[in-house]
Amino acid sequence: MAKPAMPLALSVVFTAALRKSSHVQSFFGNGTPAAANNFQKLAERNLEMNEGPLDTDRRHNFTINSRMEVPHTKGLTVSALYRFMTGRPLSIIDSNVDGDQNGNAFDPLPAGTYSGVGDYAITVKNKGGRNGAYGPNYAQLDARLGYRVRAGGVRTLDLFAEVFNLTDRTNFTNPSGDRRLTTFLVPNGLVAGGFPRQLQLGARLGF
Ligand SMILES: [Ca+2]
Repeated sequence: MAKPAMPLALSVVFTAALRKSSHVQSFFGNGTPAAANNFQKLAERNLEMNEGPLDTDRRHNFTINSRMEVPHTKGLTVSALYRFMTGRPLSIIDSNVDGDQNGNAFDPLPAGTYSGVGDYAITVKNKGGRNGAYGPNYAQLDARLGYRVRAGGVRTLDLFAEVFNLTDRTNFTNPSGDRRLTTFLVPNGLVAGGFPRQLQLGARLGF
């Protein structure tokens, strides 16, 4: 009896997700404030000035995941994961100036475009107020090459090579938004797990 023909078509699977969000924080209420109020002057709490995006307010989060079985290779798979996120907010201030003279030099600068100084400085658009600007975006591409060898019976040998951060992109945390500092809008810290391009080789024997 003839064996059924093996499918020769290229098998590609994509999954993608996009999340959009927007979160605003203040601390109206009668409990203990959850965040510092930098705008209180004497008995005036000025809570409306503390309204603004949450510190964790990433507006867009996009991921695409793909996996391809390469035909005629008897077990070669290629997969990739790409993730992109827009930046987190920060406040643009100048701690040399206590504009409202409340003893707290956290006074957001007016709306406008602000730039740091130096080769690595960034430019941001500031809407004014607390967390009026957004820091650098995040993007990372990881790829994986896998090959499965049937070693007889139920035994299998999986060989794989994985590359993390394939494009060797540097993903920064937010820089300082304090214009008084030389690090103003100069990104100098990496996000958690923000490593350079890495290659990992592995093997797994199933029996
Ligand atoms: Ca102040």
